[in-house]
Amino acid sequence: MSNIPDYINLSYDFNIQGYVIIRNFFSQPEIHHITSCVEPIYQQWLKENRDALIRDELINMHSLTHPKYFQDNCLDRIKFFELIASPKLTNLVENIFDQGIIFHNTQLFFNSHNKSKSPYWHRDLQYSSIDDTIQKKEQKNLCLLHIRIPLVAEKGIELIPETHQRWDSELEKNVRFQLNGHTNSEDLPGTVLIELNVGDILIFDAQMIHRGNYRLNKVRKALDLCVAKQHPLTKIFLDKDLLPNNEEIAFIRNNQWYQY
Ligand SMILES: O=C(O)CCC(=O)C(=O)O
Repeated sequence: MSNIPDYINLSYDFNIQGYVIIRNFFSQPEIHHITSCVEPIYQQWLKENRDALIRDELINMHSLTHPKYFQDNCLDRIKFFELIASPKLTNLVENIFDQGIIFHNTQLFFNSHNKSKSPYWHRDLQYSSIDDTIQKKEQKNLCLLHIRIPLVAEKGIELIPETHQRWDSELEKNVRFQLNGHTNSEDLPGTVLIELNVGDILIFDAQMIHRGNYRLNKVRKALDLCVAKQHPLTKIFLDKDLLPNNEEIAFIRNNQWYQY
């Protein structure tokens, strides 16, 4: 049997459902290497943010590519950008989504210090300044992706398939925006709980309705790569502190995701 992913089916499935899972995409040594690069960044962040982690019941950190995490060795930053945009991954993404994908940011998801914290349904841009009606209107022109790489096996995220193609039902709207007595952690119909082993990856549309799942996982540690096709609405989220500069880009071997 061939190990080459079936790109046509993956692309079809993504268009229909808004997500795809690629099983055993990364080998154990590859995950081990990713973990060994992520862990020191996470530990540095923890040192600075332990109070906020507890006080604000944080469930993620972001901006792992920020230069402050690479002060001791700037070559490590270039290597980290290469790790994010490995030829294996950029090739997969290009085959499913075509050309034009660029890197935006990274996030690391974990469980809250408060074990009773509830996960909340959302579309990623709902926390931005872009009005919901504009998001709805532009949804068909947006390609905002999360590539989730679990560093620990998890049943860590729930999605509502097809919500990348349609906007909210009345109930979904009430839950997402906590209207008319609803809360954003209420169960919703038609959801799927995604189970990922170490080595699997999940690619999903950041604008589909989704939430984390904390309760079923003693520990979570999932690296999310946020990549997207360029769009005037989301250009404002490109933070140059998180992207390689021109000199660094020249050193990154497979630098297509960094051609802004
Ligand atoms: O894993 C989580 O807690 C939530 C994930 C999420 O909201 C995201 O990737 O945008």
